[in-house]
Amino acid sequence: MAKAKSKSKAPAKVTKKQTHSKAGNIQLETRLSKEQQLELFRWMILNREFDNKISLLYRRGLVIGAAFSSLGQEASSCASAYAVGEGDIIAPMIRNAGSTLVKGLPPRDFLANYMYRINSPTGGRDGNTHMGDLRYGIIAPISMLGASIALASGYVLAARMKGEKRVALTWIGEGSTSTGEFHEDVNFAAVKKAPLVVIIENNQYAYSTPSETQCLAEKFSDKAIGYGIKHAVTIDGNDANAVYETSKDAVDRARAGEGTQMFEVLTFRRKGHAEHDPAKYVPEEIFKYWEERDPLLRYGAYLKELKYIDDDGISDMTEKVKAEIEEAEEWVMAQPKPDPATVMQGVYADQPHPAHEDDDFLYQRKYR
Ligand SMILES: Cc1ncc(C[n+]2csc(CCOP(=O)(O)OP(=O)(O)O)c2C)c(N)n1
Ligand SMILES: [Mg+2]
Repeated sequence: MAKAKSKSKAPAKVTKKQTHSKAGNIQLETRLSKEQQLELFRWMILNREFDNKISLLYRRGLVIGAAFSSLGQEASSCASAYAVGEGDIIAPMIRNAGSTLVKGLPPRDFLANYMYRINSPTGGRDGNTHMGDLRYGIIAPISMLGASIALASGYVLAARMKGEKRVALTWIGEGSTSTGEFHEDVNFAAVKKAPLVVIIENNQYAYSTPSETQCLAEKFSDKAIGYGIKHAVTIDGNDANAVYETSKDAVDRARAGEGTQMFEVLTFRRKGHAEHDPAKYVPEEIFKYWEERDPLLRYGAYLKELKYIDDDGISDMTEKVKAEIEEAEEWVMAQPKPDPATVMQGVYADQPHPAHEDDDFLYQRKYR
């Protein structure tokens, strides 16, 4: 009689599904095509090179306002904005140059604003990032921290009354989640089920204040439960795919009528609050830790592992982006600054904006 095959007592070998790439530790599951991932990578490079240019111009005394860098936060800024549609609205904060560029503002317009030129979104009235352009669905950042949430939710609630399915996306620093305005605005948006997505960018510091010294919540996403907001996760903010996927899910839920969404991205501000701040209060080893987790290096390594791009391809992409910024700078340098005699123009809604009075299209957009 044939001997019965003995059943192995050893447990069946379970091969754990690989969820992250070996190189770069990037989330593998994504709806983004190869082309879209390469496009997103290019946006992140543009974000970085744009910041580098602003930093240089600031040092040359050509930027009169504060210059805010998003070094290290490019995945959080770009991959989230990549998840909204053309008819949607974004309300960026000072560190969201990447989001603003992804939403469509040409780099030269942004640069012109930093250099206070007439042909810029504020017509030379602002010397940094406090500018928007509703043609592209961009609401200007508001200096009073938290206030952008009310504006963004007001915009989409008004749109809903008109039967439009617009979603708004806004970002807020972890420090700003401790303001009264944050609480009031999120509570209002949530109870009205505003189709709004609030991303808490936890970059560990609010100016010189480390996050653990201003809030005892274990995770900033825990704040969502107090407003009845569900699905509030905390994710790796330096993983562009994770940021995109979480943002897209939140945008889709908001559009489907599930109300205000919120989640937290963990990242790090690898410069001072602004260019004038050397950030000596941040221990060197913390900078080093986050430098090793740089979002561009990580995404680049992942794209190379997938063979979507190689080192030459990355250099080529970077050079093209740099050339685009140089061209923008050249154009900006040739633009006039506002005439001081026009300083009172554009203050009230019934007055033409000095920058736009000759431009019918811009005028219509601004004051319609
Ligand atoms: C209501 C209010 N309080 C204080 C300030 C001054 N201020 C501007 S940015 C900032 C730090 C914000 O930190 P965080 O929210 O973490 O954003 P991050 O700069 O780190 O992106 C402070 C205190 C302000 N603009 N508005
Ligand atoms: Mg912060």
